[in-house]
Amino acid sequence: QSFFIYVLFIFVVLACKNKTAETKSNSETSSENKQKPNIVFIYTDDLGYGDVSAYGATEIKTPAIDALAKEGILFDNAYATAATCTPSRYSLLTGNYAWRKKGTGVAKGDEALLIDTARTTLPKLLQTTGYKTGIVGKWHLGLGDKNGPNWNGKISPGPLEIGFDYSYLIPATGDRVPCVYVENHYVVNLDPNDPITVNYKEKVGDWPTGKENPELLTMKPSQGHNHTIVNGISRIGYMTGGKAALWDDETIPMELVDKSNKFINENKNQPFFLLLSTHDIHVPRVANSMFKDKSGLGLRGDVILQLDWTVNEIVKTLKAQHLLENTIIVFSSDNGPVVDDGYHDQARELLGNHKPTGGLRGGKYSAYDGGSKIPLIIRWPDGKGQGTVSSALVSQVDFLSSFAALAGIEQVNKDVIDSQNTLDVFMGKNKTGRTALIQESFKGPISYLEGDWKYIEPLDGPKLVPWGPVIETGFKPTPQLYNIKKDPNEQVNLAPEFPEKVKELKTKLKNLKKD
Ligand code: NG6
Ligand code: CA
Repeated sequence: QSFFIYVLFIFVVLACKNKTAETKSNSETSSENKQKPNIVFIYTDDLGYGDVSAYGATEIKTPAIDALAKEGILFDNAYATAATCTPSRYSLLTGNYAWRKKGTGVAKGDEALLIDTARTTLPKLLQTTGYKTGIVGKWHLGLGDKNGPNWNGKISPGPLEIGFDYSYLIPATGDRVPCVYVENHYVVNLDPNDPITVNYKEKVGDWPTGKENPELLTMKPSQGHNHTIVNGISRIGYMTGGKAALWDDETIPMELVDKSNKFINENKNQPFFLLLSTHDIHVPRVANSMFKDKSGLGLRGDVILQLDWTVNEIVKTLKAQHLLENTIIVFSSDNGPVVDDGYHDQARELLGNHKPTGGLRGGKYSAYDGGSKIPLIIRWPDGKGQGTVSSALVSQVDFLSSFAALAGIEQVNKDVIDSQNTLDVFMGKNKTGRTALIQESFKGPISYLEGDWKYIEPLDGPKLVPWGPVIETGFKPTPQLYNIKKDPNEQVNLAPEFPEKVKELKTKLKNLKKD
């Protein structure tokens, strides 16, 4: 009998051991499965609602971007917070509308950092939950302390002080000096014997300018952009020195893809957030020989193909690293499109039947929807919602709270005023989205969009963007009210007919501005 009990005892011990082993391996797998998803956010520049074939463009094909839509969710009612770059990016990173902070319209090329380092930011939140965070590409949010960036020394504060572990930047825009990359705190390839001088008020050094030596230009400016010539293109602002550090315009996309790939490869063993902020399709539009003359729409079309190539390269990298099934890919734009943004690159002449805004009124800079209604595609790792379209009202300001929630943060700090957790909307589970949002135009009126209605506050100013891109600004000394559902191109001003509605929306906007 004791032998029997002994055997039973051994049996129980073995069974328990097995059970523990089983539980362990289960929990190991589940913790592996539960590794937080990576986020690759491809933030394009000036790409319009109608610029890619997934959004109905017929004159150009963007197969890589379209593939994201086929495998993900295409949002056809999505907004950047503003019609220019700096405020939209400010909102994306801080979760607040940028008009709450002065000086966030379009940052100068030597602007000081516009984001307070004490602020909550999207990368900071992700960092605290174990993400490695990186930004590659256009920054345009200022660098350095109140004196601006020290190009010849340590450039700080910047992205590394607001939550990024790695940065490789075009400091402002491609059309602003200095035309150099900044990696983490330093200008890349800077020869200390050839220091950089930048001035936004007057000429420095003896490099030719577009104004004095137009015969040296490979691309002529149509507006402004006639200061220092770098690589045959005159820019905004004057610079001299730093010759070895100058970027090559034709290989900017390749450089940004290369640095993105490195970041992905180096961080593949833990969750990462990569903000790939492309130079395309901003001016100056320079197409690599792979894409030059390939679109039939001139340089503006060629750089759309170049952008599509960028997307394809990133997806290829994720696939090769077996990361595609644990990575969220977001594709969007910082503001609406512009055809002539200051260079004679034949964008207008060769536009043909292509409609950058997809028919929306206005464009970049504008208070009308062409200014800030943008393409937004999200490919989720599990492939759920493949190829669906969501017409939910969404705003880029909500990525902060939504991705924070995804990473396990339920409550963000009170300095985040505007960002809402709309994760269920971004995931396609909720088809309604926000009840309202605010749009900021460039130096112009602010709009309030709620349900079927859009109210544009009265403000006097020029009807067209004054420096020539032929875009309606939205300025009007009296209120504007549009039924955005019935009249998405904002043609019929209903303000005189519905004074009560105007009053209601005006009050709501006023109250939100006070927050
Ligand atoms: C404008 C520039 C334009 C572009 C824009 C910023 C002129 C005439 N126009 O001032 O070319 O650089 O600023 O664009 O200089 S954004 O997408 O970064 O907001
Ligand atoms: Ca832009």
